[in-house]
Parts: sequence; C-alpha cells; structure tokens
Amino acid sequence: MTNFSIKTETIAIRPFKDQKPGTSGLRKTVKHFQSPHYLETFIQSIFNSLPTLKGSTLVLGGDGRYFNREAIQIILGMATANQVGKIILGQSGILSTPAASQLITDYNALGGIILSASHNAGGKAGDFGVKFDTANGGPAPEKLTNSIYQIASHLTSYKIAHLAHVSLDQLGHYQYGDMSVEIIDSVKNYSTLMGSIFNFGRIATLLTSDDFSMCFDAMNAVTGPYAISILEDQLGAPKGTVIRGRPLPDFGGKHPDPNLAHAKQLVATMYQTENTPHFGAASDGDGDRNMIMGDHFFVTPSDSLAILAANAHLIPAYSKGIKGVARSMPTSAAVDKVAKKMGINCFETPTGWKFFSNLLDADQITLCGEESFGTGSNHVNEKDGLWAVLFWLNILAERKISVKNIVLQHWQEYGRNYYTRHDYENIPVDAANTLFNHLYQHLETLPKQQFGDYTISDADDFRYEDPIDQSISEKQGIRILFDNDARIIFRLSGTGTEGATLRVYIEKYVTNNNQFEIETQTALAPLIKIATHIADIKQQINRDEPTVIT
Ligand code: VG1
Ligand code: CO
Repeated sequence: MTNFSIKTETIAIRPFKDQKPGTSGLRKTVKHFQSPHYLETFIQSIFNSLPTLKGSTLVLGGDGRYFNREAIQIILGMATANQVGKIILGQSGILSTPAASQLITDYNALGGIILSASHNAGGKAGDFGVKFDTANGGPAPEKLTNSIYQIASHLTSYKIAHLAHVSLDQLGHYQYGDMSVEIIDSVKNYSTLMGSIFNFGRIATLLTSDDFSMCFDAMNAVTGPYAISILEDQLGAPKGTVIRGRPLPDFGGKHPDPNLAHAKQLVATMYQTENTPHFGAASDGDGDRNMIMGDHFFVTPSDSLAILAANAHLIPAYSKGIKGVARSMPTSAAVDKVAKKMGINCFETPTGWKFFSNLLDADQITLCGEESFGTGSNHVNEKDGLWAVLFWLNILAERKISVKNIVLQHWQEYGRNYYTRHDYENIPVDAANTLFNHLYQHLETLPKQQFGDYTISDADDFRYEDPIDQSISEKQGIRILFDNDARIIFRLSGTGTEGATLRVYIEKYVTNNNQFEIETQTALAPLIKIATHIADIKQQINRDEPTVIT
C-alpha cells in the first residue's frame, strides 16, 4: 500500500449564512455549491459538530450526479486534514442512501456523508446536495442540523489537504498520511442484507417464470447498479428488466423522481396494450424512494405502506410479527387501519425520515413510510427503494395474484383511502408566506364550517413531540380534518432550491365496495375545490393548476 504524502492548509473564509439543511440535507444548485468555499464550509461545519471526529471512520458516497466526483476529492482532502481515521468510499463515488446507511452500521462508523439532492434534477444546471447520517445510519436529527447550521454561519476557516488526485474507481486500501481510504464494492453488503430479509429463492422462481415479467426503471440514477446486480444477475430476471440502469451525471436530462409525472417511460410501459409487464417499479436519484405499479395500475405510496404492513407475515424477516408502524402526518391513514386490526401502535410523525429514527432505534416500529414514495423498515435507518420493490416481489411470489387484485382485496378488507398530492412549484416565497399567514389567521374559524357533504371537525398546525426524546417540532403543516375521516393538509416543501413549493395533500376514506374504482382526481374533486377555496390558492399565488399531481 502506497502512503501518499500530504500537505495541509488552513483557508480563511467569510461564513455563509444560508446553510440551513431542509427536510433532507442541504440542497442548492450545483452552481451555488461550486461557488468558492461553499461546499468546504458545510463539510467543515459537519466535522466541527462531531466531538469524536479524530481517528473515526466515516462513510462517503453519492448518487453520481454532476459534481459528485469533484466533491468527493474535496471531502477526502478535508477529512485527512481534519484527522479522520478512515473513509469507507463507494466505488466510483457511488452509494445509494440506504446502502450508505447500512455501511455506517456495518463498519461502526461515526456517520456518513451522502452527496445527493435525491429526486431533484441533476446536471450542470441542476441541483446538488449533502446529507449527513449519524452512527445509527439515520438522517441527522434537527438538533444536529441546527448546530451544523450555526457553526456554518460563524465559520472563519477550514482545513484541507492537497492529495494527489485520488482514483475513485479501483477497489482497495489507500493511505493518505494518517488516514486510510477503503474503496468498497457499492452493492455487495446491501445485496447480502436483502438476501437475509427476503425469500430470494421464491422471488427467483417468480422472476424466471414464463408467466411473469417486470420492468424496473432506475431513472439513470444510483439504483441501476443495485437493481441490475440483484434482480438480473442474482435473481435471474431477464436482461433488460432494468431500464435506464446506468447512473448518469444529469440523469439523462430527466427528473429522477419516481412518480406518474416523471417516470414517463415506465408509466407508458405499464399502460401499453400488448406485453404489459405484471409488475413495474422505479426508484429516485439516491435510491431511497420507490414507485409501485401493476398492469394498468398505480399503487399510491400510502396504500403501498399499508399493504406491506398487512402482508409482512409473508416475509422471512418480519414473519414473527411487526412491532408497530409509523407514517408521516400527510401520508394517508391507510396504514392506521391495518395497525388497528393488528393491535399494534401507529405513530404520526412530521415529514422527513429523521423523525422515524428514534422510533426505529427504540424498537417501537418495524415499518414506516411517507406519501412521497418512501417506505422502509428497521433493516436500515433510511427509506429504501429497492427493499420496497423486493418486498412487493416477495408478496407477489407468495400470493400469486396480480398487483391490482392485491390492492382491491386490501380495500375490501380495510376500506380505501383516496389520496392525492397537488404541488405548486416555484412560487414566490412572499406569496407562499402570505398564503400561510392567511391560513393561520383563519384556522380558529374553520371548525364546524360546512362545505357540501364535508364538515370541518378540527383545524390545527401540526406539532410533534418525539415520544422517545421528547424533542418538540413545531409548524409541521396545517391540518384540516373533516368529520367523515377526510383530510386536507397544507405544507411548504423543504427540499426545493428555487422559490417555494406549496404541497396540498387531499384524502378521503370510503368503505362502500362500489365506490372503490373511481378515478382518483374525480373522487377527490369536491375536496380539491374546498382546499383551493380555504387557502384562496388562485388569489394568493395566482395559479390555476398545480405543477405536479401525484
Ligand atoms: C420531500 C418529501 C418528504 C421526503 C423528503 C426527502 O420533502 O415530501 O416526504 O422525506 O422530500 O426525500 P419536502 O419537504 O420537499 O416535502 V428524498 O428522497 O428527496 O431524500
Ligand atoms: Co431520495
């Protein structure tokens, strides 16, 4: 092993005041991240927030987006200069978020730096991001992200070593001064873990059967290598099952967001008239989200979570029962119905995976998920796209009925929670704030108001007290509850990089069999109208239609 010599420098800077992490890490445009000392300031602030950094192990990797490799070179130089003991680096700088999370615990690391802006567009004109996961493999809790933000706003210098350009592609051990770098296979540990959770034998039988076909859209993002290795190479799915499998710095110029609006190729395949696959799935930029489809059928993420919970007994790792479940507040209450029947706890947390971590660590929950195409379990402390896909495949292998029939049977047993999310993207920040102020002012007057069949029973601003550490998170979204289990929720996105994004979540619960197959937007039309009226959307933000409907 060569020991490359190093020269460390301390660079004086003026602090940055805009490094407040949002729902999931710090996200800015690539251009913003490339401005002098910007990335370095955030990384130094993460390092300064960790009292036991010296001699520790950190995991490092990203979703392969534009600036990934350059950022890794910078971070390696800074880690050496800050006396990090060891870096576990995904080959070619590639690690999906769930794989990074697993490596943190596998290697007893102090944490991990994941370079990704997840579902945001990539490329030179796109977004970049940095997430930090702690020793439990979970997203940094608010206390830590606030402290990193505070440090960044006062930071006056950072340390960096000028390493000879590190080749990121060759597996092996490298030594830079006192710091070692181990470049590991990005997929190996992850696929072993998946094999220990699911019945790979059964899934392989399904994937190689003449009566079954699937299409997995990796969206030219990080899941490609994972999906090809697991689905095609190990489980025997025909070559070509994974489409857009090569991670590209600009995701092929598309949005790596697995939903009906952005996974167009998959949606077209699942709705084609001939040779329609039986199962379709997609994952996002950093591999933590999933979209599930059947032949001419879309499964909402909220329903998917409920169905995973109801079928968990079919999966080897969960066959002894699940402890409890959790969902983010805007996620539909479909999983609540399953939890009730199973007699287990169901927690309602604010949006963002970091709020599940304490519940997972305290063994209060086994499964959790969000309406935004994220599901996960206690196997890692992050949401996990491919895990959800394998979960569905395992269910399909056991139940031997179609995706659509699994969902229809689920609704018959539990009722259906019709659900949609309307996003108004890139609206002026001032207009968004005015809309919310207007809503806050009217909140108290809403209960008992009647709109057609719907009467408001309660309206509040969601506040969460963590049941494990009692930390409080305020202002997590406005909830308007109706007396027939319908809900409307208003939130502002915390992952965008331009203007503000208003998210409106709309839900209605039906138990009547002959009301199960109405088109979603039609079924929810009266509530959509009520939401537009209550928030005075047209007037406040001057938009007639949402930008994206999921
Ligand atoms: C969105 C989703 C949220 C998710 C977050 C990170 O946040 O709504 O549920 O946890 O993205 O997902 P927001 O604040 O924009 O609504 V990922 O896959 O982008 O890390
Ligand atoms: Co993601």
